[in-house]
Amino acid sequence: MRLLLLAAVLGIALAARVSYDGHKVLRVNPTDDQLALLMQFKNRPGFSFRNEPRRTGANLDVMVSPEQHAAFLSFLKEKNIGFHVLFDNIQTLIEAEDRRQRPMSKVPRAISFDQYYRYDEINSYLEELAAKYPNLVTLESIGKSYEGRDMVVIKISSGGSGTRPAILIDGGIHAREWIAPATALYVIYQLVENNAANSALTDAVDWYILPVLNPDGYEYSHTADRMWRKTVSVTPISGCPGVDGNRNFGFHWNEVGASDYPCYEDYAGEVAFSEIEARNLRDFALAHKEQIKLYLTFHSYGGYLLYPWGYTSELPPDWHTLQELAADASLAHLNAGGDPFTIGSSTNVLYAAAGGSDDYMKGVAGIELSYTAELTDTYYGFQLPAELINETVTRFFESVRVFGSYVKENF
Ligand code: 0X9
Ligand code: ZN
Repeated sequence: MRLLLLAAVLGIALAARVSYDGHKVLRVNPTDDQLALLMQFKNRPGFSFRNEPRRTGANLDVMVSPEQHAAFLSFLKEKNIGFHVLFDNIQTLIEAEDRRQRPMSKVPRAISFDQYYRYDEINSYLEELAAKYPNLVTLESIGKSYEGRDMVVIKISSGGSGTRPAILIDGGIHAREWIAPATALYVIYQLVENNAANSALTDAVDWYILPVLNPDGYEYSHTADRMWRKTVSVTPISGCPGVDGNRNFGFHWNEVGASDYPCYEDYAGEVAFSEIEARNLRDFALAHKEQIKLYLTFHSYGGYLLYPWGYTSELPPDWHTLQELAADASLAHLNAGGDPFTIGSSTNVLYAAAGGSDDYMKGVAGIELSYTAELTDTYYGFQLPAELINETVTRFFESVRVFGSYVKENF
C-alpha cells in the first residue's frame, strides 16, 4: 500500500510498466558478412536492435531478453563474432532514472537541465515564457496528437516582418529519445531567458521550436514502456499499436528501411501521413515554407549530424553546403568539450530509411538545409542519465549557434 501511495505521489504507474529486468545490451562488432547473419535476429521476439550499422567496423547494439540470451551468446561464439556486454541489466538504469524523477508539479520551479520533464511540465514552462516575454514569445498549437494532446510550437521572434528567415526545430518524434525534447527545451531557454547574451541569434532570425513532436509516445515512455519508440495509434493488428513517425512522411514513403508489419519498430504506417502528428508538422512546415531555411530534428543516439537523403545513397546537389555547415557545427561542439559528430547523408553514414521528416522537409517543403541530429555518445543509449543532460545540451547549443549564424548571414 505504501509503495502504491508512493508511486501515485511520484506520478509513476509502476504496476503497469513493462519490466526490462535481466535484459542485457550487447555491443557487437560484426564484419559485413557477420552483420548479414545477425540481421536474422532483427524484430525477433526478445531482441531489439538499437541501431543498425552500415559502415564497416561500426557497432551494433542489441538488447536481448533473458530468455534469448544464452542462445544468442552461443550463436555469437559459434560465428566468432566479437562483442562485449554494455549493460548487464537495463532495468537498473530505468530504476535509477525513476529514483531521480521528482514529483510532478504544475508550475515547475526554475527550469533546470539535470532532470527530464514530462509533457505537462514542458507546456507549463512554455506558457510561463509566453506570459513573461510577450514581445519575444508566442505559442501556437499546431494541432492535437492522437490522444488529444496539444502539439505546441513556440515562436521566438524579436519582431520585424514575417519575411525574416526562420529555423524550425523539433524533438521527440521517437518517444524514448528523451534527450531530444530536453535539448529543444534548452535551446528555447537560451534564446528566451538568456536572450541578452544570445540576441545575435534572434535579431534577424525567427525560431519555431516544437519540443515534443510525439507527446503520446513520450508520455507512454514515461508511464508504461521506457523503450517505446513509436506513436500510440491503433494499427490493423491489435496488441501492436503505433507507427514509427520517422517512417511516416510522404516522400519516397516506405521504399526502404521501413516495415509494413505493425508489430515492428520501424512500421511505416498503412499510408504515408497516417499519423496525425506527422500531418500536423507537415502542415505547419508547408504553411511557413517560404520563411523556413533550416530544419533540425533531434534524435538520439550515436553522435551523428545527418542530411538527406535517407531514401537513397545518392546525394542532393548541394550536399557540399550541407556537409560544410555540419562540419562547422561539429567543430563548435568539439570546442565546447563534446565529441565530433559523424557527418554525412543518412543512407551513407547510418542506414537507408525512407519516410523521415528530414527528407520530407528538403524534398517536398523545399527547406534546403535539413538535418537530423543524433545526440549523445553511444554508451548510455536512450537512457542518458539526467546528470549528463546539462553538459550534453550546453555543448550542443554551440552547434545550434553555428546553424543560427549561418542562416542569419546567408538568407
Ligand atoms: O532511424 C531513424 O529514424 C533515425 N535514427 S534513430 O536511431 N533515432 O531512430 C535516423 C533518421 C535519419 N534520416 C532518415 N533516414 N531520413
Ligand atoms: Zn530517433
